[in-house]
Amino acid sequence: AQTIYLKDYTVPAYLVDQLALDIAIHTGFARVTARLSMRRNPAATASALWLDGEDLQLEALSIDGRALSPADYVLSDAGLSITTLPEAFVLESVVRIEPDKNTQLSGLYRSKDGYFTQCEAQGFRRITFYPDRPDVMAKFSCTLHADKAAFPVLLANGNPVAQGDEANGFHWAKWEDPFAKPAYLFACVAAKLDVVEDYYTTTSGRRVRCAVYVEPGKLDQCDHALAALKKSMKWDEDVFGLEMDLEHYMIVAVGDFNMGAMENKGLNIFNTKYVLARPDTATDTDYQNIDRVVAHEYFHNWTGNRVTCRDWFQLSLKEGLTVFRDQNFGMDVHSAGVTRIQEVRTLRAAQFPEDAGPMAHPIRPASYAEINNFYTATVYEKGAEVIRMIHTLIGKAAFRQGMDLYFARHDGQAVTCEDFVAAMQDASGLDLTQFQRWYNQAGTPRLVVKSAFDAAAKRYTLTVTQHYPATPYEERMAADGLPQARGPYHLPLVIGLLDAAGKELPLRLSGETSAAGTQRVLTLREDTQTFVFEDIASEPVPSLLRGFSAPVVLDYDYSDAALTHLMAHDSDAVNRWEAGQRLATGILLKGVEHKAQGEWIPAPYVDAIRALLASAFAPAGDPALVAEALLLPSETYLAEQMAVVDPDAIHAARLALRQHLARALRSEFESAYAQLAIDAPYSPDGAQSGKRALRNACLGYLAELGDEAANALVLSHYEQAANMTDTMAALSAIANLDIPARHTVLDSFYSKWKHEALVVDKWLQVQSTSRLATTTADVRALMAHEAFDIRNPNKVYALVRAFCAANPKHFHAADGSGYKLAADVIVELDAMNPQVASRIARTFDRWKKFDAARQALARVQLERIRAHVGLSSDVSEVVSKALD
Ligand code: HT7
Ligand code: ZN
Repeated sequence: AQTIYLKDYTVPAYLVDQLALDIAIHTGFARVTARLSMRRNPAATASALWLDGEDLQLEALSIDGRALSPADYVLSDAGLSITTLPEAFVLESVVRIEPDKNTQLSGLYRSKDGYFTQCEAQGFRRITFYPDRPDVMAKFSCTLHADKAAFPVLLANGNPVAQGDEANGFHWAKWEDPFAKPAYLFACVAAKLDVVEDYYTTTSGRRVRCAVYVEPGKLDQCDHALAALKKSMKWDEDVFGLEMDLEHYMIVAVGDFNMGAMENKGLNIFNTKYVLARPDTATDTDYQNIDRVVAHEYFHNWTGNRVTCRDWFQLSLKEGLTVFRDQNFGMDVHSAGVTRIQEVRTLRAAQFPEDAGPMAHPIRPASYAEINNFYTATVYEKGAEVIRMIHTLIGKAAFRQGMDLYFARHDGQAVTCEDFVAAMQDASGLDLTQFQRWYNQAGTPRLVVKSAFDAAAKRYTLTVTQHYPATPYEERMAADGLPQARGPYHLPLVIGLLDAAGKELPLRLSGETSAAGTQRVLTLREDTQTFVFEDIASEPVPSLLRGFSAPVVLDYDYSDAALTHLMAHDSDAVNRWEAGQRLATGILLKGVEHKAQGEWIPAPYVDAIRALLASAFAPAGDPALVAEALLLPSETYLAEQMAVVDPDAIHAARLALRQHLARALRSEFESAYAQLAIDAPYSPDGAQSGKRALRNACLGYLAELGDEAANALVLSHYEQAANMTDTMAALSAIANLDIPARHTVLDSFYSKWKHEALVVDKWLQVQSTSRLATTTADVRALMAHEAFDIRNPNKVYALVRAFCAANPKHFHAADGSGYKLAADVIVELDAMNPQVASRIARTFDRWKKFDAARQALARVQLERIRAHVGLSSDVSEVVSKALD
């Protein structure tokens, strides 16, 4: 595939002022008529008009009413170009498309209940000929025609302006969007759906109709999403002064969707997974995810829609900023500490490996082959961390002023990441020139911190050195003749110091006249910097990188005693958790080294976990935080810490540590489990879900005992569960047990839930992530089960991606069976849905970290995929970079 470079950006030759779309959905095809009111862009030097178009059958083309003949344009698989044109004109095209055959789920496609669209990033060109680039913003109208009985609901962006019936049993509806937008934000729906509605009145008095459309019969699963939408509207007004700008805000849920949701103007389209929830079908985590995804898409209305991206290289401009906004929403409406801990865990599990692997790229990459491959953890999660660092460096008030300035300058425009940073710099007065390196350099920086204590001078010194070695990204860019300069980052290092009693010390840096608080934001800009703290009576324990203030690896030589101290006393929730994770990581890596033989688990660690569990029941105890802290570092995280990964040894060590804790703390886990039982009716609120999380964490440890009493407890938890959170806690434990009841339970679960697609996904995932020896064969068998459908992304993610990404023991099986399974699916799926196939292919990213035998097995599969005739550019980019 052809590589596209940021340096080659040029403005569009023609602009579109208005687009009138007419889409008629017939059996087996749709006819799309598009009227584009266009004019030459005075800023452009090029004079040819380029219209993107893919899989379109052109039926007619005219300019200002004059039909064009094939001699007037050049048509290819990618679009059409016209060279002779007036300054301003109306271009009309008629095309025929086949949505029923659109298995890519990009453009207009068929799902169970009707027709839906997905246009980001480049789906609109699969609907009509158009300059499908985000810097072309036009006012859209859309008229839909479809069979009234089969597809009674007709929706598009903006406001409904007219509707009526047609002779052949069809009906039509016209929608107009008052805001100019890029084509990627277009959406329309023609389907049979139920709807639930409510109203929200904005601060300025606009009454907004909020509507959630779902497949018939699912109205009892919509309340949470609708409430989340109204909560989001209020939050954005309170925190950023941003109001909803339309009279209709619609969310449509669809079961076939490549990603989570899509922020189309006024007509969001959502994966059902992020809409539907009922206590017996959705877990606490599902409820929280719905809050976050609804908020994320809603927040895009300003950060993404009102101000959009100039080009796709700027994707993090909208995604990083919007993730940062939804994270803060999550911290405000749930527990701040738990939310942040979960984010740090996700960043380390997904983004750090990406930054260390063949697909490494900065949050604003300088080139790509397939833009769909860049909806990544780097662009989203690291992008959000970059925004968070600006927030930390300039402070909350200046950040708000920067946002206000950004909207004042750029409302209605398509802009760049530099424009955002400039608004923050101008509002705060802080020079952010060096900070821009975060947008251009790939890789996770490592901060090496050394401390020294001078008891006589009562002086404590921290020396911080930044390391930022080049990644394959820089090597690739250099090979392309685009060497990227590298240098130290500008970043905030938030710290505190604890004395021997666990008290936070007042902090006075050398040169300051008095201490200012017990927590400081140290600004790093250089390769090495030294910070000297005065009046420190005895050697403190440093609490470094509080709140995970920068997306870096922190390298400080903590003793186990210091970590236990931080775990018990640090006022920063993230660092209390982090201390426990470091302690566990050290123990687990020793276990890996010694193949988990002998007495390798130190007794003080068990005592620390005992104290941790007890702290949940103290007056200010937080069960949700304790549940997070009880979760050991994942096998994938541990793998990243090793030079050569031994997945079997990692699995064995982690399991042995869990079993050891279960044996040592059996009575504590049992008593916590009993005390945390909830009597009240189900609510997904923080208090209840925190208790459930801790109770289920205790159950998980007890399940590791594998004796009769423990198995009986897990089975009774399953039988008595009154909500899906408890059911899944038991079911995932049962899926790991080689007992006769396993089959009975899995079978009865399936019989009960086979008509709830999202619950079936859970059933598939619990089996694909099982540690039992039969798992790979089970996954293959499940691929042939009636419950599985390779065309449905949720099913593929639940069964196959979960196997590859969350079951390292089996995916990296020494006989290569896991790699073979993944490759078989990638090849089969690529012909139908390259975006999803490519996401599965990414699970090979870290293959070079494994031993030579595994590498040889993975290479065979990667080469087999690369050699596949007709391979998509999506999978080709991922696999070629992996093999490089
Ligand atoms: N902005 C949305 C991205 C998205 C997407 C991208 C490619 C292919 C399918 C897609 N579905 C949604 C989602 C978001 O970040 O809000
Ligand atoms: Zn987004």
